[in-house]
Amino acid sequence: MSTVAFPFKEEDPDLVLANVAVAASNSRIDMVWAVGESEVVSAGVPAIAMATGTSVEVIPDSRIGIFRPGKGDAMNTALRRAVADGVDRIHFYDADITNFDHGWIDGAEAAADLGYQAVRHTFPRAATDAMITWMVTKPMLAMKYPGTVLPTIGQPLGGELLLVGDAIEAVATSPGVSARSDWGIDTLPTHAMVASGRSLYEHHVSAGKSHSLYGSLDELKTMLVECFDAVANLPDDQPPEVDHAREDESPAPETLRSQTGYSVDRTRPLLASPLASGEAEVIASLPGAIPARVHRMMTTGDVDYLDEHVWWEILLVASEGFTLGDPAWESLLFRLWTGRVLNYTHTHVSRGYDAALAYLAGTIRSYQTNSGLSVK
Ligand code: GDX
Ligand code: MG
Repeated sequence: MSTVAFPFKEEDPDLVLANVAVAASNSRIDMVWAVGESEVVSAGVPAIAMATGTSVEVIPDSRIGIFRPGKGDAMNTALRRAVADGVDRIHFYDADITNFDHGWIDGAEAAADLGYQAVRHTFPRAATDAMITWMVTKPMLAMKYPGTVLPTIGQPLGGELLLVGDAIEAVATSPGVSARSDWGIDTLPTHAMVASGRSLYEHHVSAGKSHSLYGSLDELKTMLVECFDAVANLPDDQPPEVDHAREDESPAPETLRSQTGYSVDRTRPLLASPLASGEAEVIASLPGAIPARVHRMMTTGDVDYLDEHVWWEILLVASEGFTLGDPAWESLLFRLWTGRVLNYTHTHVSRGYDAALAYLAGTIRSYQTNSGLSVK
C-alpha cells in the first residue's frame, strides 16, 4: 500500500488540490493525505476521491514536537498515521511544487521496487537557491560525518522523499525526528535513515523543482537558525556505510541556469541591521581578525573576507556556541550567513552556473578532508 503525504500551510488551495489529484490518479497510489488545514482543500478532495477511486483525506497537524510548531509536526503527523495504518510506502512532497507530475512518484516507486528502503529526490537548482543546504547543512554534515554518505546526498533538506517498510517505523519512532516540529525536520530523517543503516537511492528529476522562491534572504531566517540547530545537535556517532545509488544528473535546464534564488538588492541592507542585545559580545568571541571584519562589513558592506575558509572557522565556533532562541546568536548567524551568501554570489555566481556549482561542491569536499577538528 503506497501513500502520498503533502504538508501544506499557506499555499494556493488550487495548487494543493492539483497536486493531490496528480498523486491520487497514479496507479501505484492507494491513499493521499493533504496534511494541514483549509476549508477549500477539504471541500475539493471528495471530487478527487470520486474521480480516481483513491482514498483522499485532509489531516490537520497534530502537536507532536517540542520546537516551533511547523512542517515537522505535519510530517510527524503523517509518519504516525502511516505506522498506525500499516502503510508499506510513504511519499512526501511539498505542496507548492508547480511541476509535480507522475514522474516524481514513478521514479521513487521504481527504486523501492529494486529494494531500496529510502528514496530521495534530487533536482538541479538555481546557483543562488539552496543556500541553507550549501552553506550550512552540507558543510556541517561534511565536518561531522566526513567519510559517510551524508555530505554527498544531493538534497539533504529536500521535502521530497519515499520511505519503505520498516524504515517508516524507524523514522517515525526516532525521538530526534518526533521532537523536531520546525524546519529541522528535514535534517533529522535524513540522518536517521542513514544512521539506522537503510539503503538509499537518489532519484533525479531533471526538470528541476518549480516552487515559490524568495525575495530578500530575510524570509529564510527562521529556516536558517532551525536547520543550523538541527544539524549542529546531531549525535557524534559515525553512521554506518549504507548501500547507496544515485541516478546520473542531466544538465540543468536553461531557465534554472539563469534564475536568481534571492534579491541581492533587498538582501544587502540586512548586513547593517542593528546589533541584537548581546551580539557584540558574541562577535568579540570569534577568532582572529573576524570580529573586526564583521564590524567593517556592517558599515561598508564588505563581504570579501567571508570565503570558505573563514566560513569553516565560523561554523566551528557556532557549532559550539549557537543556541536556538538566543537573539544574539540568531542575529549573528543570520548576518554572517547573509554575508557568506553575498560573497559567494559576487565571487562565484558571477563566473557562471557551472563554475558556481563546481565551487560549491569543492567546498564540501574540502570540509570533508578537514576532519578531526571538534564539531559538536
Ligand atoms: N501542514 C503544514 N504545517 N505544512 C507546512 C508547515 C506547517 O506548519 N510549514 C510549511 N509547510 C509546508 C508548505 O506549505 C510546503 O508545502 C512545504 O511544507 C514546504 O514549505 P515551503 O515554504 O515551500 O518551504 P521551502 O522554502 O520551499 O523549502 C523547502 O525546501 C527546502 C530545501 O529543499 O532546501 C522545504 O521542503 C524545506 O523543508 C527544505 O529545506
Ligand atoms: Mg517551497
